[in-house]
Order: sequence, then C-alpha cells, then structure tokens
Amino acid sequence: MSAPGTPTLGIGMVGYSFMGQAHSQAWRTAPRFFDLPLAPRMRVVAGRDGDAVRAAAERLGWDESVTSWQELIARDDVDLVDVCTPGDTHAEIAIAALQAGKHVLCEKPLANSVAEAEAMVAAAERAAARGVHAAVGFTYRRVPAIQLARRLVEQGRIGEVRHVRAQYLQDWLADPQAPLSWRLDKEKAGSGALGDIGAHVVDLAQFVTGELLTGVAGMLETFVRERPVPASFAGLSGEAGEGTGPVTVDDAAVFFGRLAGGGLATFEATRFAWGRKNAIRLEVNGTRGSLAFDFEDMNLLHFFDATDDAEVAGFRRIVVTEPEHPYGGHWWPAGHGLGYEHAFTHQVVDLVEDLAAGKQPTPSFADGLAVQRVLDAVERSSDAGGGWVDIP
Ligand code: SOE
Repeated sequence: MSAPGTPTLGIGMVGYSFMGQAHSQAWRTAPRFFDLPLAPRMRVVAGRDGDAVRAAAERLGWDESVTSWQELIARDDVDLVDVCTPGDTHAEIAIAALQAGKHVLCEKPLANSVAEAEAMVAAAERAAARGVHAAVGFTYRRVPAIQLARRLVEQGRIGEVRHVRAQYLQDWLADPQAPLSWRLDKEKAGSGALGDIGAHVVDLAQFVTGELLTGVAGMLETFVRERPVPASFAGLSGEAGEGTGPVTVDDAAVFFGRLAGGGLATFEATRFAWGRKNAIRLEVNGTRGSLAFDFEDMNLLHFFDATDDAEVAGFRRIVVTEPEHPYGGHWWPAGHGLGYEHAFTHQVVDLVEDLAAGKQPTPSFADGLAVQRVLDAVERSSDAGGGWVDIP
C-alpha cells in the first residue's frame, strides 16, 4: 500500500468488460507491489446498465457506480478517466475528459479513424499545456521481455534494424459458428483483426525498433461473412438470439512495410489461426544480432549476438525475471513467471509515476495516432488491390 500521506489520484473507469476487468486488477494491485508517488483511489465505474454496473463495481473493487460517463467526468473526486469502451466512443469520452481537466488512459486502438485520432491528439496537446496528460493502452509494451528488447536495441546490441517479423495470432473466430460481437461491427470497432490485434504488433514493432513505418502494402480478408446472433447481443441487424447477422470487418490482415531506418517489416494479424491463442511473435534482425519473443512464452526473450565467438554463438534464452530486468524485484523471486495481467499493472505504475513527475506518459495519443495512420494505410492499400501506400 502507498505510504500514509501519499497524495491520492481519483480514478473513474468507463466500461467494465474484459478490458475494464484487466484495468481494475491493475489499479487494485499496483500500489500493493510498487511504491507509487500517488495513491490510486478506485472511485467510480460507469456503464449503461445500472444493475450490471453496480454488480461490476462490487466485484472489481470500485467504490461506486454511475450510468453516465458524463456524470463520472464531472465528479470532483475523479482525477483520471480510464476509457475501456468500444472504439466508437473513445474520441468523445477522452476529449470531454481532457477538456474537463482529467488525465486520460484510453484503450487501444486509440480511435476508429485517423480523423478521430487527430482530434484526440489536438485535445491532448491543449490539455498537456495545462499539465493534464493522456496515454493510450498498448499494454504489451509493459511486458518485461519487450522492455528488455527495446533496451537492447537502444544499446545497439543488435545494430541497425534490417528486418521485423511480427505476428498476432488468435483462433477465437476460426469456428464459423462463433457468435457475432461488437468487435465484428465496423461501426463500433473501426476494423477487425487489423485494429484489434494488428494495432498491437504495429505498436510493438515501432516501439522496439524506435522507428516509425513510412509506408505499407497489405491485404485484408473476411472469411466468414455471416455469424449467429447470440442471445445476449443486440445491435447488428437480426434480433438478439435469432438467425445470423453480418460481419462487417476483416478477419485477417497481412501487410508489409518499410521502417524509417530502411529496414523491412512484415505483419500478420488473424483470429483464424487454430491453436494459437494469443501468440504475439516478434523477431528483429539487426546488423549485429537478433531478438525473438513470443507472448505464449512471455517471460522469455531470445537474443543472438553475432559478435560472439562462432563456436559458442547461438540464441540465448533469457528468463526476464531477474531484479536487474525491467519491473524486476517487485514481484516474485527470479524464475517465478509473470502473466498477462502484470503488463496492465506495469502500465498503471508507469502512468502514475509520469503523472506525479509532470511528465508526458507513453505511449502518448501521438503514438496512438502513428499506429492509426498505419492501420488506415493498410486499409487503403487493401481497398485499392494491395499496392504501396506512403505514410506521411
Ligand atoms: C482480442 O481478442 C483481444 O482481447 C484484444 O482486444 C486485446 O487488446 C488483447 O490484449 C487480447 O486480445
């Protein structure tokens, strides 16, 4: 727990589904394992269904619940608004919160379009001038092995980047009978595999290399165009629990691009890779070595050092749980691995430390916009038959 007398940071969270649950555990846990300069207080959660949001508040550890995000933003005891809603509401909620003087943490992808993301960046810049900050939740940056990869690239341990090979593979839509959800509705989600999971690997590629993509070419595909409407679901055409409704987003995205430093990058994002549950694979080859990571073995980073003596050269398997490692020494003894939720906790830790120091947290809304521009360019490339699209 934070030391007595630590100033508080009142949190209000909008949305309480999968991401809301992951964020709630992070707000609960961070001050118990890290010595934070501000003590987060889980004041209030907002959702449209009064009974459901009340139950969620109880279960997830929020003091109160409300049925309107506007009411949440207006509260004096809320200093930071955590946006965990579908993408079509990010811009409206985040901009309103920033205008009201609240810091914002917004789930990824930042928005459903470049125009929305640009408006969010403009609002964040105006707010930053008043000491109010915004960050976007590309959580996988906070996996210790990913932070170590970034550190090694920065130290020049793999030299100049030649190749990035990035994949995000899941299989929850491979069954054609898997039901519709908001993630399959373009109006709500913006895009499909591209924005939901492709966005993560674009961000990771840009973060680990420290280079932006300058252009892309790609293809999107929707393999299953109609899916059963689940009983719990209302929103798309078709009555809840009856018949089928349309899938209006991509099921899979394949694209390649060029990095600012001249390296080449390939990407794949799909929810149709049977057996791959949450396989985020990133390999970076440089002029002096290589790095490889797979989220399904998330405590490991593989490092090949080309300057090693040839007789003993080989990929080193680094178990990234030592006290010397990023976020090390706060959790369990070395070798007692971390999981998915720890990255969310690290996100809260970094955010709270930056806010207390009056620093712009990362990834910023501008970083989110950089990813959005890539997603948009991939869509435009695919719509035009797969040709090259420059990213300004
Ligand atoms: C998609 O299945 C999803 O839930 C993403 O939306 C999250 O960002 C990712 O962390 C896990 O997978």
